[in-house]
Amino acid sequence: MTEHDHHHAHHHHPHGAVAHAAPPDADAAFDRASQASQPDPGRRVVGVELEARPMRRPIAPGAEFDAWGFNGRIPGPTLEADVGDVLEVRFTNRLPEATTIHWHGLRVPAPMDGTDMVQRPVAPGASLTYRFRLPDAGTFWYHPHMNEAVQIERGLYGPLIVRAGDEPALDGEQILVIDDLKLDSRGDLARFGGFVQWHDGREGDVRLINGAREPELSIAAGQIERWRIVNAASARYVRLSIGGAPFRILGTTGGLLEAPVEARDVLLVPAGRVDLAVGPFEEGEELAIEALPYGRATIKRRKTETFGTLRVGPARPSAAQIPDRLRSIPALADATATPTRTPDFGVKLTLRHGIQFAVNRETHHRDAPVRVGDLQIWDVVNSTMMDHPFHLHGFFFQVLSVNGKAPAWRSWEDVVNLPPKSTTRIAWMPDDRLGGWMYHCHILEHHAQGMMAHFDVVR
Ligand SMILES: [Cu+2]
Repeated sequence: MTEHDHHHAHHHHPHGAVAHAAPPDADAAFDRASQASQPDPGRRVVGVELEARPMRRPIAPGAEFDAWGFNGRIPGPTLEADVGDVLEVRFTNRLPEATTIHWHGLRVPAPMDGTDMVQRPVAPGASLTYRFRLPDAGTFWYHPHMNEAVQIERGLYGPLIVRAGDEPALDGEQILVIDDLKLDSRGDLARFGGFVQWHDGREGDVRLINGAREPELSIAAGQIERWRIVNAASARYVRLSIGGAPFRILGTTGGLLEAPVEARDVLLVPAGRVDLAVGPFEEGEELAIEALPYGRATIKRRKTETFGTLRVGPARPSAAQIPDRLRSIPALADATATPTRTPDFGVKLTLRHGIQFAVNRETHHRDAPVRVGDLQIWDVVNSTMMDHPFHLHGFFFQVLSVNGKAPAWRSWEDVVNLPPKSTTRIAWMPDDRLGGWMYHCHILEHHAQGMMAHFDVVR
């Protein structure tokens, strides 16, 4: 344990200190899920090796610090496969502490979800092969699900792209993984801890796209590209703008929308993803890739901040075809449906820890089981004065309303923002993937405090 991590552990529950250990039959359940995962007819098993290990990470000329990365890279390698393929990830842990990998947004069997609630953590030096079928196309990502405020912050994350045959054809594609870092005056990773950081979540002034500080991206004039964007930051809300130019939102966390939506900015909460149709531009244009101000009621306020620059090069022909209809998403329920559950994202007051972020006034809340086939209508309440990104593991949901108002579009999601003092009504259907699941705030420092709940899907 480093000095930084020790500081972190001293002031708050380290994530692993709370009793939600894997059940005694977890290893057997893991093996069964692995063997049961078969590719669809005509599809493949895509094998990859992932190793989490310490690395020196250059951040500016002459400045580098001790980071952690997958395969010596930040972000980790892009994992790519098609719907119906099986992904087989041979994972080795070379970190000084135990870890797991969570496949964020993927509807995997419960034992493969990569939390320490469903599996034995992978000890330093040990290996584990995750193996599961990919049921949905979209822009997903992978990251550890232990001590996240440290492990993800140090650089353990990567994009995971699942493709389908019937997607819109654009002229090109770029994957942008957004992150930020908080460095100290020596250019080293700043110490974890302190009230502001635990309240607001950790935000830094080093702004990264694909691990590079404020890089230059390029696009050919006249072309339209698909940009798959992942927000891997611990706590930062990114209200993304590309020089104020219009773009089309094609998809969100659970894949394509029903129809493209034209916008000039889009909000990416922590763990959020969007797929955009970007362009066409004119040769010589230069556009700032930036985050516009977003007030999430933190102690520290932020202004417009640059993440990178887009330069438009010489023109190339365009063959991009974006249909008016992308797919149809049948409504799971009407907005007037009666809620079956009302999880409360709020705070808990204790003498020992002061104010802690919690669910239903309990840190690491144990919620009641849900039954396969029983439609879930949840009124997710945010009773705090600040925003929280709600993430449900393993299942996509639809947002029915926010404070009684219908959302701008119907979509499948695994993350949604909970505005301050609000009620967000969602619908989701537990399918036949029995086992332990969880939902939590994806501001990593809030999650670590216990703003999370776990529950079982049962028959
Ligand atoms: Cu939160």
